[in-house]
Amino acid sequence: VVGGERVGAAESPWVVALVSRDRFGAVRGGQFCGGAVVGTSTVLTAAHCLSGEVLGVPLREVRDLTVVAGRADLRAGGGTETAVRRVTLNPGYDSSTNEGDVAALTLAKPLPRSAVIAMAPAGDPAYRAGVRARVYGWGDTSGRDDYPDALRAASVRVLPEATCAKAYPGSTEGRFVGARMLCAGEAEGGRDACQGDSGGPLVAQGKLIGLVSWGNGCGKASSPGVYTRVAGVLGFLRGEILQGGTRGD
Ligand code: 4AZ
Repeated sequence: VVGGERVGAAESPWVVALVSRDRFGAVRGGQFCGGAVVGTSTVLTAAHCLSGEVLGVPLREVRDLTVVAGRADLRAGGGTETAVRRVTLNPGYDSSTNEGDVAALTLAKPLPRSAVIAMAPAGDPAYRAGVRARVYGWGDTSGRDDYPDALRAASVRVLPEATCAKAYPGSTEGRFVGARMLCAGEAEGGRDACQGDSGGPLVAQGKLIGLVSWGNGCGKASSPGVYTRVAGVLGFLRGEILQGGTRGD
């Protein structure tokens, strides 16, 4: 997170770190993405955190994937560590455009109910342009590979869809802003998500509205952060996870 400040675990219990010590042990304690607790056994993250490559390492297996909850400083103890029983990638995820960038993790060990954040449904006022939101994560604080040990958060505004479309007309990495995305940032830049924050929560009015997905650099004026729009992927969650009676729950 660029332009943010430290936050404690108690004030943001629904933020988790995805850690893979086998693969990323040498990099900031193995932390490579963030996530949001949406059920006592369910974490949402970005699909791109668990498909393709992260930091040049292919992620086809989840054997050593650990979710760390309730701990702001990754070098300290406390909170809960749990293995992941199942990874469900959104079948509608398109890695070439990043549309539908969401995956659900089913945890081996449930988290406290107090850690669960509500997801803002479609039409919720929390999605309105101009609303203040906060993005959370252990990602790069400068755009120059400065990774903090402690959780940070920055305040950003939900941007009008037209501003978002203008910022990403399809020419940045061949990408455009789709219906299942939203942009948040500041006109002058400075506050944003960055590398390592992917999958982490964007929260407005006490509800989860986005998951960190992509952007052109970090904190640059006119290049807002792009998030998976939670209301746009609720269908995936209902279909694949919450009614997954045959999936081991
Ligand atoms: C990334 O590389 C990344 N400024 C995530 C978020 C943003 C940029 C890059 C948004 O994971």
